[in-house]
Amino acid sequence: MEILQRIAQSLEAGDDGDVPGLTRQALAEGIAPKVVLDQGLIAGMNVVGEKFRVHEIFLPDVLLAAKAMYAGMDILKPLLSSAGVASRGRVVIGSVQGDLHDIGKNLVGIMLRGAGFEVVDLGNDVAAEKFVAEAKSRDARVIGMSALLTTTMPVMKEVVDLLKKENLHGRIKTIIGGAPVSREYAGEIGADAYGYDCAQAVERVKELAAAASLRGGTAAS
Ligand code: B1M
Repeated sequence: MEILQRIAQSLEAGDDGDVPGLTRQALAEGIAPKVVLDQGLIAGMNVVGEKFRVHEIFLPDVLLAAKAMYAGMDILKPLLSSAGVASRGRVVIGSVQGDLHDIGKNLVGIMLRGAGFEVVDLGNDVAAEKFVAEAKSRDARVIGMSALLTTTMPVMKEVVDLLKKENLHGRIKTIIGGAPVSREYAGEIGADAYGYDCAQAVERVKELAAAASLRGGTAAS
């Protein structure tokens, strides 16, 4: 589909003027929002990441691409989160301490809201203590953490360890995700689940929320 390639190319070029129009055009052509996201916007961002890795482009180019990504996401957001089902419970999400990457985390939030979860988004650069304190005070069943840097991944373990220390492990479930994170890493640090992408994150969170309910909710209940 040529239009998806054009979206990816505009995003690569950091053209936040063109991306919204092309995104609308793809939707008007009948392409599903999730396909526009995966094969247009995310495909373009993957190329940006690779070019950045091999020093073909530099940080300002990546920032422009991120701006273009958000311009496209603004169009898709209402369509990705329009399920309108009854609340399935509360989920606290954030990018871990030291990590400013928030595009993937925001997509997870959009999709979770679409699936009927109440999402408390703590933003980026979130300390382990804050994840746990907010989950407790907001009576959340699940904590979702995103990390894009290998150097920030250990904060995910800090959260799991803190939950164990406070005897909340199992009552507040954890899910992790982000490009350098894996199912194996989730097992290694004792997280309850791993989401490869935002769609899988929703499926895993549904399972976790159901399991947390069976255990009688969180600390506040
Ligand atoms: Co940065 N960056 N960056 N960057 N950046 C990466 C991550 C990098 C891989 C690029 C590269 O070298 N190829 C590299 C990390 C290397 C490493 O750690 N091994 C890197 C680096 C080095 C850096 C800096 C250190 C650069 C510097 O300053 N010299 C710096 C660090 C800043 C910081 O965080 N402290 C930095 C800065 C930035 C920008 C600010 C310019 C910008 C971020 C803007 C923003 O987020 N608002 C940026 C970007 C855009 C990227 C790349 C190009 C794209 C990331 C992205 O948004 N992808 C990235 C390269 C790459 O990943 N290929 C790169 C699209 C997004 C939809 O994917 O976030 O993976 P992603 O989310 C996916 C899944 O992972 C999953 O769902 C989403 C898809 O559905 N997912 C979850 C994500 N979170 C989840 C949580 C879940 C479940 C699934 O459950 C809770």
